[in-house]
This record gives sequence, structure tokens and C-alpha cells, in this order.
Amino acid sequence: RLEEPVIELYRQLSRFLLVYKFAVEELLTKLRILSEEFDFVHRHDPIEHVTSRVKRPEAITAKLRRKGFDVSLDTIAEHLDDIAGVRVICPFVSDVYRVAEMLSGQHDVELLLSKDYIAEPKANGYRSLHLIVRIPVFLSSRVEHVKVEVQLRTIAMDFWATLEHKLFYKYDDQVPADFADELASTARIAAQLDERMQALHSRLR
Ligand code: 0O2
Repeated sequence: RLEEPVIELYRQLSRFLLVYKFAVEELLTKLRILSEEFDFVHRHDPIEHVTSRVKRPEAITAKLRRKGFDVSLDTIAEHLDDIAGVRVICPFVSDVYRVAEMLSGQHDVELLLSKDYIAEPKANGYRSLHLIVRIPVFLSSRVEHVKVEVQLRTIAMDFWATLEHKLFYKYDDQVPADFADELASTARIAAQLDERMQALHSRLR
């Protein structure tokens, strides 16, 4: 049985998380407009598909504790950038950067941080472009500025990241060295696929 203060925190958390849900919905609309309009004008849709999620309360409290912070609404807002997460899957690498530029160039989108794991892949081979953006959410009596993590990647990057996540991601450093080498090698193959597809795409256009 949960104690009353914990139940109260979860109640407040549900209210608090509502605005993150709204922020995700706004971003999804922005992405849908970019996708459809770009396709109309350029006859090429730079977005293959989009997924999103708001982190569950259990995952939020677990991550905060792992990072060594007390759990409160203030610490959550301050220390977690990925409560609201949107993942954008693009056909080609050029689309990843194009969508990132179009999105972060909008005047109500504030770009707080950009991490380019495509230019500099992680040691295990992970590639993606991560943006932390802040957007205004208009509520009945106030405006809240809400952070959203946007991960942009190609289909090949997503294929690799999804399978790697299933296989190893949560093992942290415990992945045996030969597995890690094989994994990094598969990431290079995915990167080569992206390069070759990009070359075909560029030639056709
Ligand atoms: P999940 O289960 O996807 O939610 P942070 O850990 O967010 O405080 P960090 O490490 O600077 O800070 O964030 P980073 O590097 O931008 O990565 C955050 C998210 O990117 C992860 O969220 C994953 O979704 C994804 N990611 C990063 N590295 C890898 C990787 O090596 N493999 C895969 N498959 N995904 C990765 P979570 O919350 O860790 O996990």
C-alpha cells in the first residue's frame, strides 16, 4: 500500500504531466504541417513517421533517483529534459538536418540544446540528432514553456537503435567486448547504407 504523501505526489504529477502531453501534441502538429507542406512543394516527404511518448511517473521518479536528486515537481522540471519525447524518422540523412532546421527555425520554438550523434556517433555506434526545444503551451489562464526532447534519425539509424535497445542498451557497461565490437560494426554498416541511399537520392534529384 502506498503512503498518503506518495499518493499525493502522484496526483500532482499527473496534473503536471498534462502540459507535457499538450507540448507533444503541438510538436506533432508542427511536424505534420512540415511534412505535408514540404511534400506538396518539393514532391518529397522528409518525414517517414513520428512516434511520441510522455515518460511514465514510475520512470520519471526512477531516473531522478538514479541521477541522485530528490523527487519533487521542481527537480523533475529542472533535471529531466526528456519527460516529453518525440522521435522523427526520416528517409535520408539530409532530411534529418532539414527537418531539424525547419523546426528549430520556427519563432515559437526555442532551441536549448543540440547533440549531433550523427556527426559524432556514440562509442557503441548510436547515431541520431537530439534536440531539446522549448515551446509555449497556451492553457486556460496562463502560458507554460515546456521542454521536449526531439530525436531525429533515418530509417537505418532507427533500425539499429531499436534493435540495440532491445539487445543491450539497459546493460550499460556490462556488454561483453566482442558483442560491443560486433554492435559497432553493424552501426557502421547502417551508416554506409545511409550514405549510399543518400547518394542515390541526390543523383535522382
Ligand atoms: P529510453 O528507454 O529510450 O527512454 P539523459 O540520460 O537523458 O539524462 P543523456 O545521456 O545526455 O541524458 O541523453 P542522450 O544521450 O541525449 O540520450 C537520451 C535518449 O537517447 C535515451 O533515452 C535513448 O532514447 C536515446 N539513446 C541514447 N543513447 C542511446 C544508445 O546508445 N542506444 C539507443 N538505442 N538509444 C540511445 P533513455 O531515457 O536513456 O532511454
